[in-house]
Amino acid sequence: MQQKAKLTTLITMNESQILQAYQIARERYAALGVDTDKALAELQKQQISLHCWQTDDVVGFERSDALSGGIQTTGNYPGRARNIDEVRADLEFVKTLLAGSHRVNLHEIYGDFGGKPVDRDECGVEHFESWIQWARENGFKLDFNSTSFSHPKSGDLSLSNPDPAIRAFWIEHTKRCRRIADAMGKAQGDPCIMNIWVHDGSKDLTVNRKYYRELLAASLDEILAEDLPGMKSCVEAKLFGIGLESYTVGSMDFYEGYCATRKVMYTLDTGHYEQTENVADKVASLLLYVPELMLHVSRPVRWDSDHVTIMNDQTQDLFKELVRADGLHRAHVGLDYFDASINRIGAYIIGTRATQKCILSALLEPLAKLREYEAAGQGFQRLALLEEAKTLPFGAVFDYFNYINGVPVGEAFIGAIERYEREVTSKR
Ligand code: RNT
Ligand code: ZN
Repeated sequence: MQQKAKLTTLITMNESQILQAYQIARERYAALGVDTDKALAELQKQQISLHCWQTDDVVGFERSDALSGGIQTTGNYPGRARNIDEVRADLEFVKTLLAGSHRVNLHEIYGDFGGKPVDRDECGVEHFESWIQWARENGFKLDFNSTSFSHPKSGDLSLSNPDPAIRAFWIEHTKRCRRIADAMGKAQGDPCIMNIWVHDGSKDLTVNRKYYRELLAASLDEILAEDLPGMKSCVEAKLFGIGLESYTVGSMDFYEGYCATRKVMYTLDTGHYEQTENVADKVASLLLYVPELMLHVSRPVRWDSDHVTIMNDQTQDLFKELVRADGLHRAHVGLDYFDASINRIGAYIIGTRATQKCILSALLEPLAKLREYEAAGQGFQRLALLEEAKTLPFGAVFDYFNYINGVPVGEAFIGAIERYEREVTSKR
């Protein structure tokens, strides 16, 4: 059995430094009309859906084959989780380093198949019972994803395949996944969010752009027709997949139209846009027309490279736009990156903490004052305060958040992860 790493030195700053720094920060923010305690209470409630696939480079337990279907991991850092116990052990460890209570986002290929071959059109709740139980025991809620990639029938087209037999196979898979998600949601007393991302596209020019999109819309309509109150479905748009560069069936325009007309949740993956596009700006438009958003918070570098999420301008702007649009409660926050070139647990913690930092920084924006300036046409004052807000003592509030949650403050998690690597992942 693996031994869970013990957390001994969680804090490198001393307690009174953390508390004093917070008091000063609290007063500083209060002077600008911002209630830090209220922001912390909101952050505490904000669950983040941890993508299980960061533990094992999106391999799963179905056939343990290399990843295919438009996405790719790079790197071969040692310590990849090789089986269900290792994935769970890693997630349990991750939980000890994060403030707040969170969710685990499973893909269908992470089912508990007991080593038996279970094809995608045969999956059922029985393959996820042990996950439901594990989640309950460990204080996680579950989210879910159908898996159309890494399968002999994946090809270039799944739900939009002109071959009725292939299309029916993937429709059946996705319907079954929705029923699994429904069972998860009912068991946890909170809707399970199920994402549908299909890689469908074309490497080279196609002269049938509209045709494949008609097929995708018809497949989705059939899949989503079943009423399942324990779950909510969302559909994920994309710019292009690797090997499918010329055309993506499920493009932004396709899904924006689909979600707006069908009233379906839209999945916004921050890696799925042109590199110079302002992804944050989409929030205020989407929220007018779609019921909810699912976020895949990621970091594209030159392409949809799925680098570890960091506290960069793009991620900060995304959450600022959500808060400004009063839309945080209409967004489900999940992570989606798979970096195999550094310690995978470290990647989890960096990305989750960065997301929490961005949410907190958005909640601490002196919005009332900024809007007062804007309403009065005081453009200089608005810009000045936006600039000054960047250097407010935000770090002291985030440290305090981790401190009151009893998890590592500041860089103290580095040592905890090194210990887990020494004791657990390096022995794999
Ligand atoms: C792929 C999508 C999708 C996947 C996961 C594994 O480009 O972002 O969300 O990353 O389903
Ligand atoms: Zn994604």
